[in-house]
Amino acid sequence: MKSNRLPSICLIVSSNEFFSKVEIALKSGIKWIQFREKELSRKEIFYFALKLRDLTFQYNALLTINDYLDIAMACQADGVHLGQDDLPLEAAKKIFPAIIGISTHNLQEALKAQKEGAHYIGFGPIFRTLTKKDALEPRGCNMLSLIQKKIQIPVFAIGGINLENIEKIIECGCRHIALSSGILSGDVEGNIEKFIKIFDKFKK
Ligand code: TZP
Ligand code: MG
Repeated sequence: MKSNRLPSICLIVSSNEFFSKVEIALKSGIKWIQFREKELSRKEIFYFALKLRDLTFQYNALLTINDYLDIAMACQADGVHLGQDDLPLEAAKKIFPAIIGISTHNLQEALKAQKEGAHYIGFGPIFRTLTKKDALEPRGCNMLSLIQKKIQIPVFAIGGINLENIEKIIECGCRHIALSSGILSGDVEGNIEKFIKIFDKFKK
């Protein structure tokens, strides 16, 4: 799948999510899983990633790995998601011809990621989140609107997005989200059905 045709929704999962939950998400139409694991050893993360690779292949969905380019390559993931303190984008691009996304928190970081050839950026946190322990102060919708205007590659809004606030994200002109609890808490299938319906309205 080409990176200019990235799915609208990226579901972020950690090893806390049972495979059954991930499978429900894939069955319900999620086409992109990002594996983001901050606790386990790299070896454990690799074996987890392999299982997710199997599952995502079964459902024809993308798999990307947060932080670890070596693990992304070793499990044949579709890409890697890098933070501001991870391997620089330029170095990653040289060795991994795949989808590379960059976490950004302000306009300067977003412009830099775009200039250096990121396929997409994550921008946030837009709202308060409990999922990321060291999350910065929420950037809010005005900042997201500005980023959306200045950036041509896909902007994935991230941080505290759920069915109650998704309309605000859409109103910013944003058509891509990366989220975890907004899908995984409660009725996974029902949540996904509603998110997909919302994004389907904007597909050409
Ligand atoms: N970066 C900012 S918030 C976040 C990351 C990785 C986690 C998003 O999780 P949630 O549950 O959708 O707020
Ligand atoms: Mg990182």
